[in-house]
Amino acid sequence: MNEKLEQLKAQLKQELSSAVDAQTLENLRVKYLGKKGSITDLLKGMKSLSNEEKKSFGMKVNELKQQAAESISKRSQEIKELEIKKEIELMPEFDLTIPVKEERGSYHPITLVQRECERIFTTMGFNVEDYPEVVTDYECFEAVNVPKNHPARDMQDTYYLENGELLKSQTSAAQNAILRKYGPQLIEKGMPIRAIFPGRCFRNEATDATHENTFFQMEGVMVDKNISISNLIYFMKTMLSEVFQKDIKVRLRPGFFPFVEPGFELDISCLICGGETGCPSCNHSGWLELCPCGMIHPEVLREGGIDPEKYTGFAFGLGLTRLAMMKYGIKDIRDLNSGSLKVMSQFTDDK
Ligand code: FA5
Repeated sequence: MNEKLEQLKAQLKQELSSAVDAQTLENLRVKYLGKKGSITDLLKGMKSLSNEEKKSFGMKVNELKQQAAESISKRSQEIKELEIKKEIELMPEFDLTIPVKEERGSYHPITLVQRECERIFTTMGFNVEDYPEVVTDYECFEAVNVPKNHPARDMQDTYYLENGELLKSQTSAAQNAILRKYGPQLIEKGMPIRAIFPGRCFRNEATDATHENTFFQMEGVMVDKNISISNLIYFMKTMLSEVFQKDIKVRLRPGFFPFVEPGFELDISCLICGGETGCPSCNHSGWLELCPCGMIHPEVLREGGIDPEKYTGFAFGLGLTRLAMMKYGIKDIRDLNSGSLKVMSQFTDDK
């Protein structure tokens, strides 16, 4: 018996040294230590021994069992290390210390102003919402009080898909969904509806220095009890002074949009010509239409599931592309869609 034990010990040692993968090792563990393994068999064969012999031989077998388990686990560790070494050898060599020619890209000016506006409004408790570019006639017009055949439709021709859907001509297309998403239940809990939703808009119109067929707007809504025009003016003023970091001459004049009552046009003094002389960037008027706004029409609130007798709100539709023009002194809006890296790479995120 003792001879067999020594034999097993030597055999295990030799087989372990030639095992080079995890599977072979597992087979060895089963072969020696499993229920029907050779070491376990040794214990079973002790029946014929005297009590004294059983005691001393049993101790030796247990010792071997422990040694075997330890050697297998040690070998398993060695095999893991070998595998990692092999993987490293197969990796292409690279030198972290070689200097790199750094050609960093830059963000598009519209992305920069959009992020800036999102930062400003989120600090004032607004949530940022995303909305699809392809919408239905209901979303873009009917839900915001522009029924079929309404003359206001003439102001926004857009691109229609064969299935009757359209590329949204205004971010107002998301208003109904946002009002419904938040709903009056939030206001009842003391949380006014406050959301902004930036997005790409499309219009089939002649282009010039301030008009593109593809441009960005950022819509915002706030609904609560007792929201008034002064709240609207406060948020507009805060947004402009934060974006430009200086006093900007602003004018508010009446404007008609079927989804607000009363409605306003918020213009800023042209920052390209200083507003004095007029230039192509402001259509020679010294002013740039930037952010129409107003108090949400009761019909729009009702269609959004909100009782206009109990709640009021404001909405605005900021022209993000024009804001980028004014912030970065870009004279022609068409440069922003030109894809010219020479133009675009001048702007960096200074935050
Ligand atoms: C609207 O689109 C309304 N939905 C805005 C609104 C929202 C009013 C909520 C009231 C309440 P308007 O068509 O004026 O309005 O466009 C809003 C702004 O988007 C304009 O002031 C301008 O800054 C920008 N904009 C409009 N058309 C173009 C265009 N073709 N190219 C570049 N910017 C444009």
